[in-house]
Amino acid sequence: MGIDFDAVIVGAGFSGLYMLYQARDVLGVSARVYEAGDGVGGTWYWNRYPGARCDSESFYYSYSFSEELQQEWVWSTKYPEQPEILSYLDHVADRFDLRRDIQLSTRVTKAVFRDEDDCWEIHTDDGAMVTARFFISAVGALSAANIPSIPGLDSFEGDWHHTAAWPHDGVDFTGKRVGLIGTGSTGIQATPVIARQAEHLYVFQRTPNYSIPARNYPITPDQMAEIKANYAEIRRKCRESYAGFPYDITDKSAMDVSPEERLATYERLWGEEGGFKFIYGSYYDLLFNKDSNDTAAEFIRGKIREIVEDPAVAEKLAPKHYPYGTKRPPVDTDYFETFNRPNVTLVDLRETPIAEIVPSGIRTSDTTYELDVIVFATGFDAVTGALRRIDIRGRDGRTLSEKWEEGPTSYLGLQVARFPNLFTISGPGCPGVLANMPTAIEHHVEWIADCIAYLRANGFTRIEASSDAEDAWVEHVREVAERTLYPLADSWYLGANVPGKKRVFMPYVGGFLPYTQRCQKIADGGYEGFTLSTM
Ligand code: FAD
Ligand code: N01
Repeated sequence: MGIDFDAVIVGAGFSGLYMLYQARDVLGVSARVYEAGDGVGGTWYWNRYPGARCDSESFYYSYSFSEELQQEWVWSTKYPEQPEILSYLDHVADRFDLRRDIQLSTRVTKAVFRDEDDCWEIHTDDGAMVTARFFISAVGALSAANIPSIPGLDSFEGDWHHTAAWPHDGVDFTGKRVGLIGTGSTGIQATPVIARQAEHLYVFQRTPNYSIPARNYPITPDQMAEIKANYAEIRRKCRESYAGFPYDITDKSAMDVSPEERLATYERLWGEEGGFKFIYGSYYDLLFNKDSNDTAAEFIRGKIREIVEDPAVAEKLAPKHYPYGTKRPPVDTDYFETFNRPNVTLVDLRETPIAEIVPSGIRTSDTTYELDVIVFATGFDAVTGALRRIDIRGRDGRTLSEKWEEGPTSYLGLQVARFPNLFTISGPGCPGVLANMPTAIEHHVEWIADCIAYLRANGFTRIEASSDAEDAWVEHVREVAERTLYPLADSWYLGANVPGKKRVFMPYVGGFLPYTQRCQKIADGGYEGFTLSTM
């Protein structure tokens, strides 16, 4: 039986585009990408909601693999909006002539490993089936939208949208009463923008969030030139960091300094710098030591109380039940200020939970909010959701979904035992989703490409993570997470946002650099923990 492609890649976001480039143009193997959307860009194709932008700074929220690319592209601001990031990814697709090997508007529905000839049969929603030696998931850790099953949604007579499936021609909120559910990064970005347009905005909050001001600014030509001159150093810092950001981390604990010094640091990071520097550029132990964390959490609560004029609203917006940073910390522009507007109402769902959606709006335990539009900023079935939505069957016929019923397993976040020749970019058990993701994605893609090159050079047709290596890695991921404060929050890292999802801390928090060093050592040692074989 012939094989159609050396590699089939699912998804055409940051991961899939680079994987295609590596497979086709660096390794020289045949490759095909399937993408459900009718354009490339992944996250940046789907998330077109008002206010959508990145919260990693543009100049490193980008690819580093091509010097020409990073020298020619000009970013407008520190945190550009969605259309600019999408046009960057469109440019990448054109520049590297990737489109001819990408089939858009095609969803992979099923993939079955064929034991007899070490290949995958891959089925798509147009009824076609192709075979490939390697099946590479670039489906995105944050791509499977989570629409909560609130009773009555079908009866709603207005419009409703999930932020990750936003209409391409936008939504006009002028003169509309809008209900927005969810106060994660998405809800926090969308709230100020929708509030400026809507007649009235009701923000339905289940859990308040520690958001840090973005302090966005236009990047001047001089600043861009300086960035370009320093790119090698910026990228090195990203690769050699804890989380893929090029910040200088101090070795100071928040408890090692005087309260005055600590306050000055937090004021500077809040007031001048903004964004992720607050967590990654302040004290090294905010995510490990509760006392240190309390100092940052209390500082942020203080800021919320200063900004929000109504003390009762400020108290509802001030997070108290989980440590700062243990849910991915949002970055905002005027989020807390927006609650001073007369046309914005905060609805605290802990006090008055949603009972149902009715034809005219949302009914909570104490009143009905009359609405024209509902916005679901309710996040994603993160990390495993998009993979579990494909019927993936390994060598014993068991599905990946069945295997992960009790929580996801993997070796290095890259492979799953009993699923040979399946690679997962940003899978469970890797540091990707905690990091500046392009840095992590480039690492994964390059590791996978090197691995395929090694297999081909040595005549192997199959690679599979051993169950022992997988068990040991899962245990290591768990044990490292237990040493941090992360498990103290009901976050999507834990799957806590999706009812019924097994609570397992999914990202690897042992640090990006130690992780990549370990991956390299394993590869250098002939892929220790994997079984390599020939048909
Ligand atoms: P995605 O971009 O999610 O692409 C996956 C693609 O796979 C999608 O296009 C999807 O349609 C396709 N797909 C999935 N299943 C199938 C299937 N069965 N068949 C065919 N196609 C399929 N990270 C950061 O580090 N910094 C940021 O500032 C940042 N900002 C973000 C802002 C938003 C609004 C969101 C939602 C996420 C953000 N992220 C950020 C995370 C972001 O997801 C990653 O940075 C990155 O874009 C992921 O790229 P990816 O290619 O791995 O996945
Ligand atoms: O999703 P989330 P997101 N009833 O899961 C609430 C990246 N990103 O789309 O906290 C009522 O964080 C839920 O409440 P709770 C980034 O990695 C980056 O905002 O579970 N509420 C929460 O408030 C981010 O972390 C940017 O109690 C319900 C919200 O919905 C990740 O994507 C921008 C509910 C979901 O928050 C996900 O962010 C956007 C229900 N039934 C996204 N179900 C940048 O800025 C859920 N909620 C770069």
